[in-house]
Amino acid sequence: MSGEKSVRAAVRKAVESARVVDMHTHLYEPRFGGLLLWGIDDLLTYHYLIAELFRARPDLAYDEFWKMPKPAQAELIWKELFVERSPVSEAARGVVTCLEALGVRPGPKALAEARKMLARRRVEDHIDRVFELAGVEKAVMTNDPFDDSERAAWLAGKGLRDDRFVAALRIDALLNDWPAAAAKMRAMGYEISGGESGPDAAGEREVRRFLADWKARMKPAYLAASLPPKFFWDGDDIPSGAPAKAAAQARVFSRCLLPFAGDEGLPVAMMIGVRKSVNPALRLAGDSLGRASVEDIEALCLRWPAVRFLVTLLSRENQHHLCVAARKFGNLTPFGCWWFLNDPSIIREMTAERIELLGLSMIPQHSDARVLDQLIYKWRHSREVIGEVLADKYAALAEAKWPLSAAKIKEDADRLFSRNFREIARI
Ligand code: FIX
Ligand code: ZN
Repeated sequence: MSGEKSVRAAVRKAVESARVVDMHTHLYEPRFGGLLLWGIDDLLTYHYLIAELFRARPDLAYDEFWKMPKPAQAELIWKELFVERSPVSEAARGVVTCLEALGVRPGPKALAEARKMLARRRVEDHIDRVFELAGVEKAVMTNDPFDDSERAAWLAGKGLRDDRFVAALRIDALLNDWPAAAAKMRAMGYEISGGESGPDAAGEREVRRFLADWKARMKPAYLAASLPPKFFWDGDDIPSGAPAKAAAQARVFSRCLLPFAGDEGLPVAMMIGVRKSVNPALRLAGDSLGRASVEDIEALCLRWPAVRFLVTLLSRENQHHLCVAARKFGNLTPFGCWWFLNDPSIIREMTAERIELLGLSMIPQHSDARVLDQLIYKWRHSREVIGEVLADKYAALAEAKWPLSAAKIKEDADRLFSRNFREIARI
């Protein structure tokens, strides 16, 4: 293969056609009933768009919005962000991408047309269509045994049947709200002894039994947790005077979660940097971010070399240091452009520095889709940008006379979009 034009075309084709294993979503198999969100009203009431609605309508009282039924919320968001204003934000443009891909003529009347078209569709058929349009082979879920409705679904025997959906054992409560998690585990029948500062030795064994039971039930690809910018992971090094919450987090991390992950060969996905509910009135839309300590992540990877860490950070300012940290530790793999970073301008910057510092040994993206249809736009928009960054790199190789083939370029793209994650998660 020679010539810049043919190289760029080959890269674009490889990236556009790569089958994706989407390593972090909030989607569910339809067997989980109402937990799976899909269709135009769920697309429009996505918390990203709710935050943008209140930008457009600062006069709107939060309670007035929250007491509206979902269709009315969707209609208000449609009016303010799609009719009164052009849908230029990433989340709004995403809805337009979905509508066009699903065959709904985009425009001010599209809401009514989309509702009519999707009302006739079975969710199973919609899953087939969306996965096909998005080029997604598998979607990893977010499965939280501390969530009452999800726990009930699993205990009712609603295990996974559709192998396009893969479980992930999400344990935020264990790490971020120990007293509440301990109380829930006791109610589930685990003898969680210990106090506000975490489990005692017997309690640690019961926490590991809890993890083992849910691993057996869910067969997760990895253990996952979202963490604040500053977190504590070393039970042998709790700063004096640290609050009980920090001590509990450090003990659960170092005496339960990490030994269990190491013994079981389960990767640990850490999503770090979220500051919950900085505006509680916005509910799920009210979270913000903070800069994390990559030094802590480096120390964690050094101390636990047998654990495979998948890490995504929420602050743009952390990204370069995370790439450098990954150069130091083979058990650390950066993934995705998470949440407020999932925007073309930042995906471009992050992908370029990851390719330049890590080559093909990283996972460039996950969708974080909360609504099934979002797989379409989150992957189409990301493929466009990631493809452009990769095309520049391969064009530079061609310029330096490095021999390239479409097959090799496809193999490289498949590493980024599925193989790297499959090898780490062993799925
Ligand atoms: O912790 C997480 O999984 C975050 O992705 C979510 O809490 C967040 O609301 C989200 O959906 C971001 O895209
Ligand atoms: Zn998420």
